[in-house]
Amino acid sequence: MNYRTRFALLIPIFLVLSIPGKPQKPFTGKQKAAQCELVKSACRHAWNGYKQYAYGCDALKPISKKGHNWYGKSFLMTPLDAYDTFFLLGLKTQAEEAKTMVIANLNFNVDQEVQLFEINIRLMGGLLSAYELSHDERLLALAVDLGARLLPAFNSPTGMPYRFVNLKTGKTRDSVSNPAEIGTYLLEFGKLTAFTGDSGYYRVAKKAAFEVYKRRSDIDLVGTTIDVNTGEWKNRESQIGARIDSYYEYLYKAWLLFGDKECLQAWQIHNRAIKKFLLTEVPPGWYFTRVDMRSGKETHPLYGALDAFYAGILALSGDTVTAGKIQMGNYHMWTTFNPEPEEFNFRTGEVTDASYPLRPENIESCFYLYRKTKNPEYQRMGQHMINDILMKCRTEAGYAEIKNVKTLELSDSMESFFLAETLKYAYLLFAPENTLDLSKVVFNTEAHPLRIINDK
Ligand code: DMJ
Repeated sequence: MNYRTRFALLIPIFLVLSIPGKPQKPFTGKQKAAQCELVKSACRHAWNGYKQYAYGCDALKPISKKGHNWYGKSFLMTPLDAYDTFFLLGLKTQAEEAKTMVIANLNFNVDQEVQLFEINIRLMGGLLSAYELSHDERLLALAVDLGARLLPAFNSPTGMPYRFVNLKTGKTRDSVSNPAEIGTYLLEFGKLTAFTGDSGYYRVAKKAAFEVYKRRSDIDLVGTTIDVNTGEWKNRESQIGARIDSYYEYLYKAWLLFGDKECLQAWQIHNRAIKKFLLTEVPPGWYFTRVDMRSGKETHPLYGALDAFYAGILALSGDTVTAGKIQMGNYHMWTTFNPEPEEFNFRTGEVTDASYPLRPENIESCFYLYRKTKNPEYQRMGQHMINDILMKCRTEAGYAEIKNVKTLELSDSMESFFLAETLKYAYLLFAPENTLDLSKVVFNTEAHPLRIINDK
């Protein structure tokens, strides 16, 4: 049976099984504890594989059992991304091992060009949350050193950062960027400002995000790529996934973390436009389509794993009704393909990118929806996804991404966000709420928890 037929046939079953808002039988304490244990053991397995085959590298290659570095030198992506997950899961030995590895080896004084966005969300976010959890000043010192080395990236004619910066020389490269890589610094740089007293960090991060915001179209949408030298849009397709996603996320979260009302207002304006022009019902769920930022006319009805995050941010912002509708789409996407593909046409069911790189967004949305509604249906959805991943992606050395969801062929990579995000949300979905109190912390886009500064 092909995927289009399966997509259509699953609709009635899905409607009966998953109706957000309709109370489902809650999980017992024993079931929740067992689910948490499953995730903890997955963390141990992934970490053991990393230590055995990729010790000190950025990431593990879980099939060839080798290490992988993004650049000439390792920046300890996996241990740094994983530390706060281990901490929250109570994996004390693993947390200590990860922290020791980072403190002994992480050094930013290197003649190396890095991608600003990834270094910020994974390393800066990881260092700041690790510092807040452990109170180890050496972690803060690393974060402050890194912050100073990233700043030259913002020296462009518009204030929007270049995509790459050399950590030693400050040399920048690549002016064609996108809203996510321009606007995803508010949380980390705001924290740097709070810790150092240097208002410059938050100022450059906010200017960058608002340079995107002020170039929104008359209908309040932004495009996918923009030139930071000229401020001109290069690709005017508006969507909520890759290359835009965390720009929206950080506008709302800067309000939550710092009480920044201008960021809240910008989020509200964008969110209204997104709901008006992008949100599309294709039963049994709702999806975000892609449109021209000027006309709001559909360009491509494509949706995928990254887009799934928006249900979570909507739930966090209190709109659990819209979030619930989107989560119906998210879960339908997952259960049609088992697991979800990176991208598919939500009108025809045709898969346009069949990979599944261990992404967290769908489970992340289950987590926020569950926390905000207490409807165990979201735990049930998350459980299905988690169990799928743990079963289909496990290798002898860790967990591998899926090259093709139709054949379940694996590829030799385990991104650090699998430990930072996917397993963290998987655990928190079933853990006691006081493991992580959403009134006290905000997750950065790599799921590093940052403590709320309460001056709203
Ligand atoms: C993560 O690095 C972050 O969540 C980012 O914002 C986008 N996607 C990956 C995980 O899918």
